[in-house]
Amino acid sequence: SPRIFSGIQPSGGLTLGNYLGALKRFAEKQDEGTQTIYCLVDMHAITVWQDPAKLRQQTREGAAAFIASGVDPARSILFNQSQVSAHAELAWIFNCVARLGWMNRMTQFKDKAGKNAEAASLGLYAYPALMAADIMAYHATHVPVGEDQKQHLELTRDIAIKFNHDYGVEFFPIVEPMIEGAATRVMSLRDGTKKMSKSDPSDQSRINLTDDADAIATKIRKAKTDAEPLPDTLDGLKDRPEARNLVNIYAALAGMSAAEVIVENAGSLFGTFKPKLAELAVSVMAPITTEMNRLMQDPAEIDRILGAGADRAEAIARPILDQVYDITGMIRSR
Ligand code: AQP
Repeated sequence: SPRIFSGIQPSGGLTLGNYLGALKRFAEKQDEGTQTIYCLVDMHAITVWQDPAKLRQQTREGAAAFIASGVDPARSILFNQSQVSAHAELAWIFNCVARLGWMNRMTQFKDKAGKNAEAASLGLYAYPALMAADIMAYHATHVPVGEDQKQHLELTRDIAIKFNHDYGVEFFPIVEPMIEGAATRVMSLRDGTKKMSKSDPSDQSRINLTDDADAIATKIRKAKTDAEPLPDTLDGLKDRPEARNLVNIYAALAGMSAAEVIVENAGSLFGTFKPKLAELAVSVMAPITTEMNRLMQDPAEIDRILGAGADRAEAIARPILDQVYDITGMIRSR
């Protein structure tokens, strides 16, 4: 039966990109009735340096963002990765299945490691094998993610296929990525060719889930655009990445298709469209920010929710891990 798994790194404050590309869809998948398992992947976060106090804070804030976005910890399993050791255990096995040549093709490693790849952590390099373990520890079949994670999910499939083949078993399912909707790739507000990212040095490049109405409106007003009015067909956005981004954001926030947004706003100048977008963004985001702030007042309760989620996650992952040890020939005698 279908089972959905996905995660978000608590490596900074979450952005509108994380909300539209991930959180909002996580809640929708839960509401459609599929079993949903969602994780704050703190072990992924430390593949680049994280200040311990900030990591703790960001993990709680991330959990609050999940819940404020509609992920209900009673219906979905919500926890932080490091509380379920099956992730790390299976990641080691997958490190021994994945090939160096496969890892060398990963564009996210190249992007994040930058010019000085020699100084990157070994964990950053192995990141996709841990991600495969996150998913496979639950035999998840479907993974809702943004466009940027497509390559990692292909690697997850390759690892599952190779494991099954090498050990002569049909054990791991072959996952289906779910990259859907109008906002699979929300771009930076300063550069329409770069993804909106929580680690971008410019705060103006992104809308944070903690931004207030004024900050949201200012960032949208100052967003980079061209001087042309909006076209009357989607085709007209082809070479206008910044304009296309704002249209896609509008569509995702309004629950419309980009084509519908174009029909409704054909010929509009940004002087008109931006305030309209800002108003929509504030009306959607403000209740989420308010709810996050409310939840953050009780960190002990958030920790309790994460612990209870981890118990439920462990109950699914442990029997799967036991089978993995058996398949791979590891003695389990205590
Ligand atoms: N700009 C985006 N548009 C659509 N989806 C996005 N996601 C991230 N950015 C966008 C989706 O959010 C989920 C969680 O991402 P992540 O936190 O695990 O890591 P990331 O993809 O590397 O996101 P960031 O914001 O760029 O973080 P940093 O800067 O720390 O690397 C994923 O499903 C992702 O697709």
